[in-house]
Amino acid sequence: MSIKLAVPAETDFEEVAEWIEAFDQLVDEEGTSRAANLVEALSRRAQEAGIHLPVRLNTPFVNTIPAQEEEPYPGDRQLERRIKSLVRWNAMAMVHRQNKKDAGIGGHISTYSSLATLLEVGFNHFFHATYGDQPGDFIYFQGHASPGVYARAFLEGRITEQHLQNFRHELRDRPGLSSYPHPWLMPDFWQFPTVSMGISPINAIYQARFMRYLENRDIIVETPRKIWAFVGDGETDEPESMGSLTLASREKLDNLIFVVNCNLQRLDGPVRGNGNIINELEAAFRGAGWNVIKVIWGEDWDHLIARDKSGLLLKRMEEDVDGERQNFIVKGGAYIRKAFFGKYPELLKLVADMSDDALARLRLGGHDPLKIFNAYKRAVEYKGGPTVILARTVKGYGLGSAEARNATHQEKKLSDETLAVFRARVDIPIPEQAAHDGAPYLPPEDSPEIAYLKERRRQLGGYMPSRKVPAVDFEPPPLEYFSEPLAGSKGRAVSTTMGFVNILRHLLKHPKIGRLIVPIIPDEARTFGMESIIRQVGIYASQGQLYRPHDQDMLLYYREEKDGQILEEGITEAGSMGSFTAAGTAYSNYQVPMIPFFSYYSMFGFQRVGDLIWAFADARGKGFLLGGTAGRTTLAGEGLQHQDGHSLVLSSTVPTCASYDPAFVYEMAVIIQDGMRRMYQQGEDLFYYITMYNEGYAMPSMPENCREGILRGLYKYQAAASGKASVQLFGSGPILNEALRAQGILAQKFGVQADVWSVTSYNQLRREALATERWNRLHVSEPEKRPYILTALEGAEGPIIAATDYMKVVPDQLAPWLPGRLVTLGTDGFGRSDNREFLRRHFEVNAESIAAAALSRLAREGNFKVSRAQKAFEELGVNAEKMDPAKA
Ligand SMILES: Cc1ncc(C[n+]2csc(CCOP(=O)(O)OP(=O)(O)O)c2C)c(N)n1
Ligand SMILES: [Mg+2]
Repeated sequence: MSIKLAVPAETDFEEVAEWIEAFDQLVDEEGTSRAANLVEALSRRAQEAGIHLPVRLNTPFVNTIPAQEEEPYPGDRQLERRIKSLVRWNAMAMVHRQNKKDAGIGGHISTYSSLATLLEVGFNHFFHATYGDQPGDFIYFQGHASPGVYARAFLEGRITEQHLQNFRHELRDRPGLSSYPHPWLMPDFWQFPTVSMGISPINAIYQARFMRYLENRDIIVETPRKIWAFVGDGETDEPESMGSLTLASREKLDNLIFVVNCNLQRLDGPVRGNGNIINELEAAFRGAGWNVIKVIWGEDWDHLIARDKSGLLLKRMEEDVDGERQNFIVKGGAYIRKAFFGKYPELLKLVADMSDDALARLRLGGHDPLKIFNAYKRAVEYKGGPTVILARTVKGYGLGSAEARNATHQEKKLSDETLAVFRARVDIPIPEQAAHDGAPYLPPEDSPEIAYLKERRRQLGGYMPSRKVPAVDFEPPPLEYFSEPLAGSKGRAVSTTMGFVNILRHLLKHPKIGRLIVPIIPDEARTFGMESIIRQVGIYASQGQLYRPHDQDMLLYYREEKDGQILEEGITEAGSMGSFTAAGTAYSNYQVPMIPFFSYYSMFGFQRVGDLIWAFADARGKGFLLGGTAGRTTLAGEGLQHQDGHSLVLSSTVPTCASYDPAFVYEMAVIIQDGMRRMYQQGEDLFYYITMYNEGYAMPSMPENCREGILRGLYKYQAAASGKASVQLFGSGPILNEALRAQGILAQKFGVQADVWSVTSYNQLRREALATERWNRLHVSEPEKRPYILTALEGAEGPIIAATDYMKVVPDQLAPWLPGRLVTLGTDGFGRSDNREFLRRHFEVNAESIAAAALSRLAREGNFKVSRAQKAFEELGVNAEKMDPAKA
């Protein structure tokens, strides 16, 4: 038997040795599965006897795949080593040269140095660019390893030396290379934004699940396609990295492979100086049901293990903490001899014939192509669940004095000496001075290494990464398709949330695009009244429904199906964003224009998962985010942690997000219909954030000629009943009703005429105005253009009172174009538990406050008597001395 067990020191050695000998014999004679049965039976017996065995999630600190089970390496190792050296040189040289040229421009060397072999084995033997006519594997690269990915693309002839010269110089020269993987900046190259730690692991898990969803729904054909996520060991501290592991095993995602680059370091220092990150991750992943493959030791160690008859070496391997393991790399061979082998005299003997240099060169698993190849092969062949490969590497591998040092992450420029040593060791045929300057090196096209590299990629279907967007073949349903939502509710009290559900139901029924719709909900379907949708299209359940739901006799029962359409995510907004991202980028990744509608509690959207939304935008994601239970005063009763008055502020920060705050269902239908047209037919890279509220009121039918205004952000909804208006009232969402009520109060009680406008998007209005203003600034000799907000308000006189269920800064976005006219009422401050009437009074966004604000303004302008205005405050119940809600 080749794996020796470390001898437990505290037990009777002879007795243990006898048991082990007998066990070894059983393994040799009857095989591993019999042996496993025996251990299982013994452990059961022990439990029956009341013996509490500790739960062990860790296996011995050795490679999961024993040497005798390894398959020989299929490639030309010498050529592959040469290619890897060339990639490493060019990656290093690029960053080095750029920092010489432009000190402080940044870039990273050490992450890729530790990852190089892990990536190269993948590129040469595993990463499929295509499977027949289907798209191939997806690879989530560690963001900080991007120099290595560029350097390989350079050897492949996909990017030029000019690109390398423009690394992190995206603005001054063309073509530029972006710092990290950003599809927004390099849309033909990068597929997945990964550099914000934790985003790649969670997105990879949900991507793997979404791939199965598409397969189970017969939208794509099943292929052996894999999702590879290269993750930093430090990165695993992010909750997003580890928070969804059980989904992957529950869903049996054997299309998913994580490779954790266990260089034991993060930015500041060791990941677990006082512990063992590989063991910690092994336990966590195994506990979560993953197949774990540890790749700790390289071939050199196999020889030592084979020569160690006592098992003491294996015991010694387990003993150190990671901070000490780092010392072994930094301090070199003599230190390894003394501190590692020297702990036990028997081990010193084991390496007596090896020089200090040879000890320092003892290779670790993550730098050994044979070990990596075997791990990848097992991972690819593994059935029934996801695999994680924990690969032990050295941060800054091969960078001489920078290797494994705490500061290595930030290393950008190398010393002349380091460069010279590296150049000589890997034999880069360029003059010494060129090497010092960080010149790249590209071997001739017909050199064996370039021919080999290209041939390997040809066999695997092409170059990676590569992002493609197919020609558009999409037609949205015409607006008339939504005739029911457009027709109004005939007096029935309906909320915009109910209206949205109705629109979604219509969309799901559409003969062509119905199947492309992906409703995503984090356990809020009932909150939004979506039970009918569950009945209509079912919840996706990869195993089908294994039980008879208790409510099956009811019309709207909880229906789960293997080809169900709804992604009911449970309580994970981050996970739902993972699905939203997979679905919203499917038009490119799977070449099918899936249209996600992710409905969530608006408070738990942008502020909870804002960084995932930002990455979604970077990935050129499309789709609709629906912030439900919107509005700080419209969501009654729930209080401070639930009442959202600021998601529209946050959504305005994302450049490709179009934010809307509709009051009526027809507005919503217009926005969604046009959104599908722009995103999927016109191919625009944008997505939508739409608020939806739970206050019911009669929904009017769509008036004539308001479509453009709805989409641009504002239209006059109800003109003053008699005479010309001297005040303009802006309202959004349900607060539009307060504006309408204020219009009545002003006319009836105070003889003041007001127009009421529905403002569907302050943000769209602002963006258009900014763009127009910029054009005017830059084209000074040409006639000035007018922003839409000004043309729309042509002839509308008097002050503007804008009331919103969101913060005042939302309407204030228009202040530059409405000088001296704009008075904003909004919901700044923390929410409270109470009903709408009290909430709106508290936040001063009720009709009375709107009317009072109008009178106050008119009085200040000399167009209304001050004493009458003061009296009006009393009549309207507006307390001038009450506390400012912004501070309450
Ligand atoms: C969310 C987030 N926080 C912080 C950073 C800054 N940062 C970049 S790399 C890094 C350390 C990465 O360590 P590890 O994941 O172990 O990767 P390695 O470079 O060691 O392979 C940090 C903290 C970031 N990119 N994203
Ligand atoms: Mg690390």
